[in-house]
Amino acid sequence: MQSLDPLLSPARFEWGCATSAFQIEGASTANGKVPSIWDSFCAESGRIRDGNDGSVACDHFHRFADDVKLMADLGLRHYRFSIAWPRITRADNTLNAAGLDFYKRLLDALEHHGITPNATLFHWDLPAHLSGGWLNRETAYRFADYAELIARHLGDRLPRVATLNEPWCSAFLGYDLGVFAPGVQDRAQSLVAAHHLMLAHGLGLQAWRAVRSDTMLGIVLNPELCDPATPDGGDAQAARMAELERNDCFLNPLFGQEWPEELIHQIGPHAHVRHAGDTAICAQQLDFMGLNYYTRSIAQAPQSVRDKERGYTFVPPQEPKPLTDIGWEIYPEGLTRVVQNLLAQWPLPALWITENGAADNTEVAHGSVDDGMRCDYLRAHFAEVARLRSAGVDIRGYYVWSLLDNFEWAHGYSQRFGIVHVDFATQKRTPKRSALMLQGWLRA
Ligand code: IFM
Repeated sequence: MQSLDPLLSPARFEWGCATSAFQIEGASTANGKVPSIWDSFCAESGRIRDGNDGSVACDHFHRFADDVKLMADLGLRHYRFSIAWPRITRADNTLNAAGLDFYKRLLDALEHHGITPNATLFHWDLPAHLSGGWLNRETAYRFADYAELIARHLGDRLPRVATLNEPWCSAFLGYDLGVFAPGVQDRAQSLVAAHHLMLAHGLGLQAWRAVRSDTMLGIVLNPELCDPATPDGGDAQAARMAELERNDCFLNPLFGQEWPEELIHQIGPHAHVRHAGDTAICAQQLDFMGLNYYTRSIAQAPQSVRDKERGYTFVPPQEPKPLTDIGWEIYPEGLTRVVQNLLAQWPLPALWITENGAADNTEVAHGSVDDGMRCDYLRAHFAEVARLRSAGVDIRGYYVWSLLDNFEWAHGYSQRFGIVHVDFATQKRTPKRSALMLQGWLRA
């Protein structure tokens, strides 16, 4: 794709970039911000590559004005960011006005540059003082209180709001694999967390709508496309189990459907956490859904005891395939396939691709960053979005992940997803070739 497909013309399609609070803001104790579970997790030895943390990150808390100007210079007119819950509320769950002020100033800067905000309320940085985290039903009610606070104090400036980003990661990476905060490894508990996250989503939407009715409200998911390693029946069943965990676990409640039997079996002794009436709470009206897509997975019949609990083992592609620097297969057609799979099963609302991008760790050479792999990756995925739109799928926008190189969770700063390079020693920003490619298209 040498120029933008007319179906993706900025006149009729939303182009933006995405970030999240913990990954870029830094200033982890500024203005009374309380610790999040990610601050605590980073402080545990061996959790994060090179012992990194989010205390400084991209220092966006102090540099947001320049970062917003950079976005505007690149021609990006839409910005997806997350609000840090631990910046907004104190340990007694009351409003921290000084923390809120940061987002007011950020929104002022966006408005000044004509950039439309698109906020996510929860991108994994749960306040650490919420006892029991997502295993505690009360956390879902505290999320609703937080959603209500944001609706009251910022709601008039936020046209579109998502409750949660990728609840699968919070639940299964956080409570089953244990590679994300809080680092628990218990299959049944990960399903408890998943249920409470979806309950939080439903209660959050109710709380927001009780304050304002003019916001477009939704959720951001990272649905799975899982292919079986071989045509063998065991591998096909494994691929199905992976998709149930990643897709049905979240999409069924959103559309008022119960979990499949397999998931109810896996939650086992904790089944009582799913109260009668919870599914109805989860199934609030959705004005939009954000989909994050990076790669596909390949499954075979479970190999280890832990994998037997899950029902699958992930394996690398059978033949050598192009990979991004984080080791994820480059598989653009998966974007089209996963969207079509979901549309065949659930009555999805209007869609936005809220994240897509590649870890390409090319460094600065002679003042520029020639991230050719990322450019190819992005072009191939834009072509899939155009394909979906030409097939009549209601996809209204695309947000590249990410504006800046940032804190890539357990990988620390070792994986660079930004279209703008960040020198973490000096905080110098250098737009990469991918950013300039986008700029050329968006400004044309
Ligand atoms: O960096 C993350 C982001 O926080 C959520 N979606 C996937 C990205 C890349 O791993």
